[in-house]
Amino acid sequence: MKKSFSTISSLVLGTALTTSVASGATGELAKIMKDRGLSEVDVIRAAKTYNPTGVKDKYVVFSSGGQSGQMIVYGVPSMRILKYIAVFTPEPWQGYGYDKDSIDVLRQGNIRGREINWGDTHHPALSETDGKYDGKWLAINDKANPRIAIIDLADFETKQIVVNPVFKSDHGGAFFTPNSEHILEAAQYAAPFDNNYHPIEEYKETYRGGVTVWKFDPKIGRVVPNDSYTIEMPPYMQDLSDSGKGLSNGWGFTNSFNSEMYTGGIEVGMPPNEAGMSRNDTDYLHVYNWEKLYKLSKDPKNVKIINDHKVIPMDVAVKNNALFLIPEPKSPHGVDVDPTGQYIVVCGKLDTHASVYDFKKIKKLIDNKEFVGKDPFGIPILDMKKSLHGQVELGLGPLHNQYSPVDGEIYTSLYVDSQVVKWNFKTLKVLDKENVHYNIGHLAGMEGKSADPQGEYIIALNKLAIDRFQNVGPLHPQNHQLIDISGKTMDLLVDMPLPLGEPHQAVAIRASKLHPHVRYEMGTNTKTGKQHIGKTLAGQERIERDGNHVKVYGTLVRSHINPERITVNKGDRVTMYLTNLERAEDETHGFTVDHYNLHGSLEPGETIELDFTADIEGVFPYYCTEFCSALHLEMMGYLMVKDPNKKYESAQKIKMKSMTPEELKAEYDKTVAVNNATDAVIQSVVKFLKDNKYQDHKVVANLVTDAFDQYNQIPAQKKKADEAVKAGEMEKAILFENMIWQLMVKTADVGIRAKDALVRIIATTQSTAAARGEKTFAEGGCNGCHVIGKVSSGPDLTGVLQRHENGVDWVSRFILDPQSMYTDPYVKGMIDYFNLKMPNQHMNKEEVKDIIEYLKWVDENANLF
Ligand code: K7E
Ligand code: CUA
Repeated sequence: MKKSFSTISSLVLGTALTTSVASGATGELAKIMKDRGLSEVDVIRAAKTYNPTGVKDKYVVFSSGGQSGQMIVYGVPSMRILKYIAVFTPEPWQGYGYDKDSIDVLRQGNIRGREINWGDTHHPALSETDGKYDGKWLAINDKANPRIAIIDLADFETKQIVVNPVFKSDHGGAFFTPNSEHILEAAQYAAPFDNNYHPIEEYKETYRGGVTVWKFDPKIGRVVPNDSYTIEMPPYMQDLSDSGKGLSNGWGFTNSFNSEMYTGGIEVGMPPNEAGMSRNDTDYLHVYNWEKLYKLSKDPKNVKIINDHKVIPMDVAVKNNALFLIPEPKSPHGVDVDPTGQYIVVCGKLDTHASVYDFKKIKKLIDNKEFVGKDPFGIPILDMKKSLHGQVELGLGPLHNQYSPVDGEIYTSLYVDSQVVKWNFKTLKVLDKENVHYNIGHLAGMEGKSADPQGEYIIALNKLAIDRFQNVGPLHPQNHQLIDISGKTMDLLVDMPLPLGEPHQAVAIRASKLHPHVRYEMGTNTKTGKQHIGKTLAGQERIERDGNHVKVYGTLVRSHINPERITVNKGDRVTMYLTNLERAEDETHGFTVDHYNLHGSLEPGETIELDFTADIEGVFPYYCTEFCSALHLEMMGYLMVKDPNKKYESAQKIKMKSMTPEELKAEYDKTVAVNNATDAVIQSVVKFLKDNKYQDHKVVANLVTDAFDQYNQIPAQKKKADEAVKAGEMEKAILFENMIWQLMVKTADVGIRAKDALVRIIATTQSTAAARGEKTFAEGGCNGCHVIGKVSSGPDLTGVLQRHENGVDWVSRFILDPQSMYTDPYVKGMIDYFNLKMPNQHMNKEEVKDIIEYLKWVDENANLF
């Protein structure tokens, strides 16, 4: 069944050669292919994953970041990384763990009072409505410190961390139930539920496994701990889980290993855990009715309270017909419910088979109370054969499964064989295998575990990369491989190195389902979604002192921080509330105070809090850490910390020559004149925008709003400048006029972008030739000298076709062979005027034709430039 590489390539190559791309590879494409040693198949695969600039991906993947305690967001099919989401680990860029409100989120994850600053993330989960991804919330578990975190997909920020009150590790989480009312989290290594010491000899009596059923409120996107409960389970090591859906809605399924309850002891001469824990031929699939148990958990009679948390004991679950076991091939790993909820596929790991359980059969056995026995804890056991739809031999080390929209089609990872196998869980037939590199763990389909799988791609999440990438030292990158599954056979398209941690599992969602915002309402505390207590608007900036506590209410907007000087005493507690006043998309300001281990990222409209003790004396610059504007370097100020117990001698001031009143007046006049001229430019742009009804076009209207955000700040500055003139403070007046110029430049910058955007919208449509011509015009370097609508270092080309008799011929000749026309009197005049000669750009006739078409389009729209 295993295909060798040469078979695969000749197969695909065979198809490729018959297509036009292969035979059409001429000219530059053929040259690039030759230079880079690319085959036609390579080029086709590249074309399947390439996104031209500005083009976005169809799917967004949320991958666990493994030991980084973070999540990784990337696009499919381009496999471009978009973001790391800080979850269990501080992340400086986003200020996560460096400003007060995010520290509060991180500290929700303290365990028994201890700060934990990392996580071992395994399984991300997307919230669901009717079993389909709804693009609202994201959850992920931490295996090492049993916790679940909730991320809001409106801004991709972590909002909540909940600690499992009874487990000591987890693995089978996070899994949303089909309407996101609950999140399942199964334990991994059995341990006592309480926090006391219990000798290992009392393993069977005092160590426990279980599944926690967290209540989730999908409206506000928060776990509700006091409405959550844990189902006590035997100290078999519970592993992966899945929530039922459709036919099996209300039920949960959890694998296990070590039903032997082996406890090791190499040091006392016992065989190691790995031998003892895999002795039996079968372990147990746990089947439980979480919906029924949730109702039962409301009655105190049914629960034990451990660490302030409700635990339903095994006997209560059994008595209420809500907990069962079914044998499964030993030490399995993945358990994956199909889109209808009828079939549950369990992978063998140590067995070459996948086992397909049928929930209808399971339900019948349960309803008929037809059991083959009980486990040592009294849990009824269902007959394996009678629960199974069937088993299929897939290969070595089957681990995890994903579904496609094709009825019965399933994809399974084979860890030992390093393959993805495509098969049909209804007909139990193997259909195709694809080699991956190497030792695949999970695999991610497009919405492949939801009730609405999309097919198209499978991503192999490989455990080893070995030789796939540039050697960067003994610790290798992780390797995600994108596989095209749209054809009859699978085709591996591209590798993506991941440099963060082991990404156990990833979930993919259609990008069209995500609607994150680009700015916050002014003064938002993004961690709570509410107005921040420190919200500060322009004009409200202040420094308040209350004993030893200094509170700074500051703002940031291009390109200044207000206030710019803060003086405190050594030992003062300093609380800084900072608000980013921007409304413009992507105008984030970062903020740090040097030497104080603080950092905040302020997205437009966000308010943050930095809280620290000014415990070291000195002068500490603070500044904006995002290159936000041309005057970003100037976006700074000083925190000055003085020791109240010290006497400071003042330094001798150096005498510097100052300007005469006449010189000051001259500089002031010059500054005002420049401002008036700049304003005239702005007014002409404004007139154009108004004449052409900019407000009818949302993209343009947004830019104009941004421009006016800047422009409207001018009157206040003008008033200050005029007052300074009146008071005879010319130096101050000049500085305020300079500030006006800064605001004008920012206005003009956005205003001209708005104008360009509007021109594009209202101009006549370009023919394909004209569009090609514009590209050639830019890429051929013409626009280095010729700016349409303006005289630059060459003449304006608007109307050039009319300026000359037989304009088209004249211009074509001039582009193709400029030297031959240097003596033409008109050209000679131009050469003298610009002191430059039109160079030969070595364009071919086709390119010149296209440029002419472009120039015709320019003339058609001459009034717009
Ligand atoms: Cu790495 Cu799902 Cu934790 Cu399998 S898990 S491989
Ligand atoms: Cu704000 Cu740089």
